[in-house]
Amino acid sequence: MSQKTGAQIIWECLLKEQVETVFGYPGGAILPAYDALTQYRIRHVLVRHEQGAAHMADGYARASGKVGVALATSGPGATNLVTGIATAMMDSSPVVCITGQVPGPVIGRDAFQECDVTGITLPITKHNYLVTRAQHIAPTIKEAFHLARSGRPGPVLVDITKDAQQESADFDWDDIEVRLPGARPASGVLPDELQQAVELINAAQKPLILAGQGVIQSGSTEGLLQFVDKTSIPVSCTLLGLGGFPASHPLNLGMMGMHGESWVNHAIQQADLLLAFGMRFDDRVTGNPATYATAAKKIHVDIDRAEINKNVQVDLGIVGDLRDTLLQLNEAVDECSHRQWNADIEEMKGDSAVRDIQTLPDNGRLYAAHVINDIWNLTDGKAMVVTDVGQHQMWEAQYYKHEFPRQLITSGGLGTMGFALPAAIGARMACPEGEIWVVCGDGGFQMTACELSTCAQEELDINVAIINNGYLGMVRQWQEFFYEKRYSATPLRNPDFCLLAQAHGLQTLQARTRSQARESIAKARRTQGTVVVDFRVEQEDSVYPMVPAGNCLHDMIRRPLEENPLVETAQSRW
Ligand SMILES: Cc1ncc(C[n+]2csc(CCOP(=O)(O)OP(=O)(O)O)c2C)c(N)n1
Repeated sequence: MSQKTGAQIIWECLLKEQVETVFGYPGGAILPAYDALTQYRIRHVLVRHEQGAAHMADGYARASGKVGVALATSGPGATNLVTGIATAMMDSSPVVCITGQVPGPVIGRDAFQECDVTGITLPITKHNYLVTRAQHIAPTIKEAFHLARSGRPGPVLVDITKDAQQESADFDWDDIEVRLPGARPASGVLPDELQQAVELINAAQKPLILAGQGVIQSGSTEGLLQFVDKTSIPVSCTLLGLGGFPASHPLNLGMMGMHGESWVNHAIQQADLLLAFGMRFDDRVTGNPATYATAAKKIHVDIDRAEINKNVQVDLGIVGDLRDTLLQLNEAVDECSHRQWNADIEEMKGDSAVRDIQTLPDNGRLYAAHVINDIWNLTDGKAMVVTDVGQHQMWEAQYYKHEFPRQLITSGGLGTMGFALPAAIGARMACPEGEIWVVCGDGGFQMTACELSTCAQEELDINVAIINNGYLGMVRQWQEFFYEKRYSATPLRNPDFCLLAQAHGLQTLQARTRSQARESIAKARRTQGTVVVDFRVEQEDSVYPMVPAGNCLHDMIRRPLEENPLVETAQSRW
């Protein structure tokens, strides 16, 4: 047993948890911890805004499956983390945030930079703690990591007073026992549940698998492949589930929901059995829940009991680790071909191919969907892609074909603009090898563009594709469709993104045509360091298909089939 300061104990704990990198920003209440950091071999990434630290920790966690760590000072430092914490919470990402707090004796006295961060983050953390004594730091941090990663993962915040960091206490990690039965993952499937599931699966004529992020987080890709090979049941992914099942698999149908493939949404509405694996039936996926897949029996497997029957009533809810459940199901289900059902779905694809922007004649202009398709082609489908939120995010989901888990990192639940660049920095730290592309809009890019400075300081190799349409594109699309083209507060007068990036010492490229786009992508790939590519795309193109919010899932707006649909549906100011 040894005596350490609270500040030292923080870093000792992180070392014991095998943390190699943390993302943070210093300030008065966390200064003892920053001072102690000089004694430890942990890489600290100095962000430019604490929101960036939380997204980086989140991106690190999503890319690696390990816990990401963010650090901030009290008051404004801690509140700047809030958007990132809420983002991690909505997408079940394991993150531990450590914040400094004013000294215990002045808590509640409006001390300088005091704010009740545990109160503020109560609804957006899996759990949070205020620590006022050095001796409580190690048990709390051990518990925080356990909570963040076990069961349904999520963010945990540990707020530590300055005096707790300064005083000394004994540190003995191995003696600390985490006693949290509630955080333990649920056990395997009960025998009668398994039997019911098998009966439903064996009896189904038109079954469909809905694969969510749980497939990726539980490491179930292999098990799902075996299940599909045995049963021939087609798979559709949620946005966060993309990559959980290889896009190249003949039974992978693509994404479901608001901007999902039309045949998928039709198939869901016609299905007689839905197997929902690690997904949560959110409104972007179901459309109007009253009219959602009414013909289908539903089986829902999820690690979180609270998800069962939350949004959609199911016939069978199985609470547990998807990996174990699939192991058991794979043994028990019958082999099947579902030839007719799969042929029906193939037929539904025909009409979509006619409307697909990739199959339309080239009219000489640059479209976002083409840019993304070209990034996919030129990277051989092997890059990790981190997207922001908006039209480009949906085009990425449609036109980058994700082959492997953790290949796509995106803010699904909260839909946080400004997520992409910092999350990519986190992902880069987690995965030093391999290619990373940021795909972001001109609006969202500006929300955290200050982190270009972090890219430069850390000398990171990241390609940043700004899909520049001069609008808050997705909102403009809603205004076009539902507000008679009243473009209220959506046109953007942007800075010159190339000059901005050059000011950070970064390399830049610009593309206004398809051939320039291809050249730029190829050049960015050959260039070391962070490269920012400004793609000047069609300004008023829309994402199709679209299920208007609250509509039935099969009631989609499709790309119109006029004589020249691209010109009809897009205009340019460039
Ligand atoms: C922090 C935040 N504020 C507002 C929104 C609402 N919103 C969703 S998409 C969008 C437009 C995004 O525009 P841009 O980043 O240019 O991407 P595009 O849609 O043009 O691809 C907005 C404002 C949001 N998701 N996040």
